[in-house]
Amino acid sequence: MFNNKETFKLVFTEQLVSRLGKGLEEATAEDVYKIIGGMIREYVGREWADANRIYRDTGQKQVYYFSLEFLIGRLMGNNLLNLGVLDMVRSGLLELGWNLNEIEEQEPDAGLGNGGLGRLAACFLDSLASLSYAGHGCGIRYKYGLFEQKIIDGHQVELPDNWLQRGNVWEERRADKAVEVRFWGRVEVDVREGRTVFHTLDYERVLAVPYDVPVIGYGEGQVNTLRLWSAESASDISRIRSAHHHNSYYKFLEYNRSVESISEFLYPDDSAYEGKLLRLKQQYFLCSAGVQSILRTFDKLGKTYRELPEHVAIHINDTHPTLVIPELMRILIDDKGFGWDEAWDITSRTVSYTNHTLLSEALEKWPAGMVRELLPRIYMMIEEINKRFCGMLLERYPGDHERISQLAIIESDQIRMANLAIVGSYHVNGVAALHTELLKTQVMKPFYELYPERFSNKTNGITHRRWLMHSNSGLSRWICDGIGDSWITDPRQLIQLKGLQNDSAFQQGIQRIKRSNKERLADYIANKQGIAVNPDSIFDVHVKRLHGYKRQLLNILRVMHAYNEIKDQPGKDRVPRTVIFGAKAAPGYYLAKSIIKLINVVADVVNKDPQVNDKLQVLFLENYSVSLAEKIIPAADVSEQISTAGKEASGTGNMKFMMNGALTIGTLDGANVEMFELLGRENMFLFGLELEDVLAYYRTGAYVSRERYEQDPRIARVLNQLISSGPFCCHELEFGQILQSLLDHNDEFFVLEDFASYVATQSAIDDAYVNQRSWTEKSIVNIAHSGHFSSDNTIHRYASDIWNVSPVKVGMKG
Ligand code: HBZ
Repeated sequence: MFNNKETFKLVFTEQLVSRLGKGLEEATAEDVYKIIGGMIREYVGREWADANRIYRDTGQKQVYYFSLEFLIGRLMGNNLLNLGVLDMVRSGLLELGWNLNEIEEQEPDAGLGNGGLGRLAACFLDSLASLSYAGHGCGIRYKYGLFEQKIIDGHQVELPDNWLQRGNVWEERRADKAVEVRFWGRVEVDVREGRTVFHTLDYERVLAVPYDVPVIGYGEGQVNTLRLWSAESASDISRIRSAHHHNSYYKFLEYNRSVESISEFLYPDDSAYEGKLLRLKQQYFLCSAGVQSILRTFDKLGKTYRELPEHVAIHINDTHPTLVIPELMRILIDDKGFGWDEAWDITSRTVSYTNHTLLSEALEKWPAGMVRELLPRIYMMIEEINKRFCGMLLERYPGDHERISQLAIIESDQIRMANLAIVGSYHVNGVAALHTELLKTQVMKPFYELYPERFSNKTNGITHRRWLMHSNSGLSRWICDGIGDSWITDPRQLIQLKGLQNDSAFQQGIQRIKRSNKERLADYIANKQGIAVNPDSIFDVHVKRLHGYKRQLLNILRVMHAYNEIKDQPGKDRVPRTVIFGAKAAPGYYLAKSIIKLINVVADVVNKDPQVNDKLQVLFLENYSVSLAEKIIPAADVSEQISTAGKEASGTGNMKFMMNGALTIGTLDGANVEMFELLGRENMFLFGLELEDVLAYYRTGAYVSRERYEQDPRIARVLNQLISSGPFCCHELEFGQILQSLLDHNDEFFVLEDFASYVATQSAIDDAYVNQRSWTEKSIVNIAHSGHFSSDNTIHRYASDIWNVSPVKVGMKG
């Protein structure tokens, strides 16, 4: 059906009739989207089934990537691209009177993630399939994804993201593959013939029903599966938990409600540990359903469980799915009859773990009592793991109680999930070189001393298929014109662009493409916000979750300062700037929400001031999401990566901007460090404290933020403007707490400390931008080195160093 344009048009028109009973002239854009989605599903159906058959026949090792988040965004455009039929479909639809871009807009974003961690999982799925690895996603089919953000009177307002409302063309409900997940209850011990057997009684049953989404690899890649679990009530009312075990209709409704709530919404918190019972239920629900389904598939191979680690790798995306460890132990011991040591050997050779944060508030801990009640048998497993682990530690570090208490899994009635994850897995990785060093030398030091061979770095990556080929097709074609297309299957070949950095014809093409992407974004902004932005200005972009350490506050303070400068010297020449923000704040994170308000207040003042708005404009783009990122990033000149050194584990937005030719202003943090090593000082704008400086301040306590306020009149002026009756007035209550965080709470993220060097570096950017030739040269060097950060490279390293898997179809890829 996608063999050539004429066949495509024919099949498409036929399906409109047969599936929707509509002729071409009656079809809506949404109809077109649904028909094409259905055609893609049908087209890959055989290959999808083949992938499962090959597995059954060969028993080849499968990777299962467990994550509470998969921020996959829209799939249609990417699927067409990966199938190699995007241009053909675009042209065929055009002949039928449809613009593919408009059709793509019909698809709701699958926003099943908060930020970087969820998006990384999505990039990994794309790379796994495109490189022909048998690697699948295992997640939750949240009914509501990350909230939809509205800005009302400058404030963030959260609306439910009802992404499934109009159906989901990609998913396949597999009722036959449903499994049962058990909560609550009590454990009974039964000693029979010298063997202890554990039974859980009076538990509540929940049905986990999988919805499978095909993950379509590029070119000769394969079709893998993203399996998303949905919670449903077990229909057999007579077997639900005894508390509900009476014929009360209302009790049944209550049970129904509580079950459905398990997969109802994604926790919108990417910063702190969420201590909610429901979150724990979600975690166990995913782990239990996922492990059961893996084992059921494994059973069909006819192998023994001792061979499990040779056939299955389970990878956990941060600690959120750590309960796979005790769950696998439970099944091996209680259901399969293994003894502890053997079960432990199998489990800890199957599971591996990625850490994504050093922030102590994000390190998960669960109250022991809560786990004991909700998951009694799982709690027993964790207790036993802890007991044996501490026993081993006592032998190894006799008398070193401090060390042992740091390492223990259960401490002060709290279960530390990171400790459990490290102890129960064979490999732990950080997500950038600096982050991994910090894990080894600070946060997880005693673990690194205990198991040095377990730790490694795997710097994050992004898929160039979505973030370059699909979102910036103009640039993608121009690169092919310049260096051929080998980079498409081997993105490291982008390095050949270095040979063209001085080529003026090539440079002009790069400028033309950037300009046209900026116009496209300007159109979007004009439509959405009614503001006309100047495409000749520097598009300076800061998009990511809103968090203190990501320092959107530093950015908006320097914008206020720039405004003051322009007002002081209205006649002075300035390179025009458009500063663009996009960010969602966790709904309960009040300081972050007042920073959003501040950005919007400043934007309003700046954009309405005729003395200023031809030199400076500020925009806050509502509802930052994957599909919006795809519009913004190709249009950026400057990429803001300005976290406090030591706080951003890696960052992946930094890589996307680089791949699209933006120049970075950044601190030496996360993967910025590796970018800097590749690019050198002339191709990246560094500023601010380095990790050593931050650590020294922590050690000495010598930082006093108020001194910066007293010494630097520019800082004093903007901070006073937060609460004075000046241009940005009058929001004292709200902005007062921002001021407090900077002065009374001693500026946890060193915003004031880095202000001066940030402002100076921004002004160096203005100077550099004036020389378009050299700017474009830097831009080309950035694109050239960006192949290093392709998630294909990252996945190859996970595959060889952690999972020990090879591509399924060896030799078929270019
Ligand atoms: O993971 C991010 C890191 O902040 C970023 O530096 C890194 O590049 C990225 C991929 O490795 N971490 C997150 O996005 N974390 C979360 O989204 C999160 C979600 C739920 C939580 C805690 C953190 O309970």
